[in-house]
Amino acid sequence: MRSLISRQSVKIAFEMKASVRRIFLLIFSIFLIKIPRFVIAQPAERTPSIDPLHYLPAKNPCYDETGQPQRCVPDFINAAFNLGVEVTNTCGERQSTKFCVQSGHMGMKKVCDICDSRVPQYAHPASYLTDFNDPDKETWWQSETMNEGIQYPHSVNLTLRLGKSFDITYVRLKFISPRPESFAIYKKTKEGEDWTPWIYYSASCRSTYKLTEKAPILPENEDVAQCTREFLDISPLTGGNIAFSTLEGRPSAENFEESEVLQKWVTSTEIMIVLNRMNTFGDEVFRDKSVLSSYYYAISDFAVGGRCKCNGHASQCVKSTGVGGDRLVCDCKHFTTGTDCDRCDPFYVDRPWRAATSDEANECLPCQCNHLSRRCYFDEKLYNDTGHGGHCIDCAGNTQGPHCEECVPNHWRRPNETRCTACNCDETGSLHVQCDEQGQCPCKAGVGGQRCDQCLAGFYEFTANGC
Ligand SMILES: [Ca+2]
Repeated sequence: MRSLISRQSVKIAFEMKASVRRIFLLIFSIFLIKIPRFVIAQPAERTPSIDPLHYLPAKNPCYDETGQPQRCVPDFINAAFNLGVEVTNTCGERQSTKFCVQSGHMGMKKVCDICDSRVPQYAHPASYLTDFNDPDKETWWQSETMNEGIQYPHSVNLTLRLGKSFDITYVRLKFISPRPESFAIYKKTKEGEDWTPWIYYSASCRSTYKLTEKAPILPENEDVAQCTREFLDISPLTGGNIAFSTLEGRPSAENFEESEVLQKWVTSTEIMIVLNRMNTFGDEVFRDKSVLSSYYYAISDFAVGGRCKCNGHASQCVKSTGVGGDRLVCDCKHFTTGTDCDRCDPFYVDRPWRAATSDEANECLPCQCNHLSRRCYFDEKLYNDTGHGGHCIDCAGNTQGPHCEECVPNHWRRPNETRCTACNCDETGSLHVQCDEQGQCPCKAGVGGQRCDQCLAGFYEFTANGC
């Protein structure tokens, strides 16, 4: 009897909860109809959707009309487009699973549907995160549901490898499910490095991430990830965006060119989204299967707005033809080289490498070897002393010196020649074998001739003592 009553009360409680849920849904629908700007006004909607197949290359040459070098950058693209994303969970891969939609989604006829990776029309693979985003025919990746155990502390990771460093302006996610209650974006500045947190989105910053909400970004500490509860309302139930602008709210963003900290902050080779906690109406506590199967993560578009990072020395990135094949590399100009144009060409080390700025191309300059060498190294002391750090080696034409500017011993330079000629001083007639700038050897008493190899007029007997 007692258990019957308690079961009855649970049922009543559940029905009440379900009706509360319906009221919630109704309120949210009214809210959305009444104030459509709420959805439209999100920053994500202001960022253009760009993919590499649908843009015209910008005119951004690395040299101006007069041939002068100038800063150049590759086009702004969606760096994630058509790249593979590694996900730790996808619905319908282990078995066909049922999921129910929180509200009528445009493309869905039924309230509940199945996910099955073996049946194309029921599959929601990771490739749908970065395919062409057609708003009329959306495709999306989807996780398993709470029914299969997906919820905090069990997280789902989405990892995107860009294959090369990019300067990232924003990361945008478009959700088919309600947006999560807590998730974080991490990045790697360089391959092989540890993950750096970029931002935490959470309605529970302190309990989930042990962080203060919206802790101020201080000028001396700009490369820290904030935790924010922005854009995390459960509404809209579908179609909600989240856009993380890498420089937003960072004090030095105005002086980005001077801020090495922020230049590093926006640089990324890999991005990982960690979905930690789902948004719910609180009704999952009753463990009703149809309720649990209505909670899952679903994302239709994972976009990464940015430029291939070339330090201002390339206007495009190309597929590398070298070892390893299909890698993206900068098409470097300004006598720079490296995947990111991050160093000078071997013969162009007269001054230290620098990134280009809007005022200065900072192109690499050739070593000054008087056309007598094609090899040199950067000599820091020489650079500090003279302003030209290129130290030439293997000078040809009997020359030596940092710029092949001197003759090797016992040689001299004819006017208007760069190479040096041997003095060929006669060892018997010369005081020593180094000639002067006119090629004249220093002759002993009574000895004459350019090479000191004969007695002067009126002298005789050419010996080691002179004539
Ligand atoms: Ca898609």
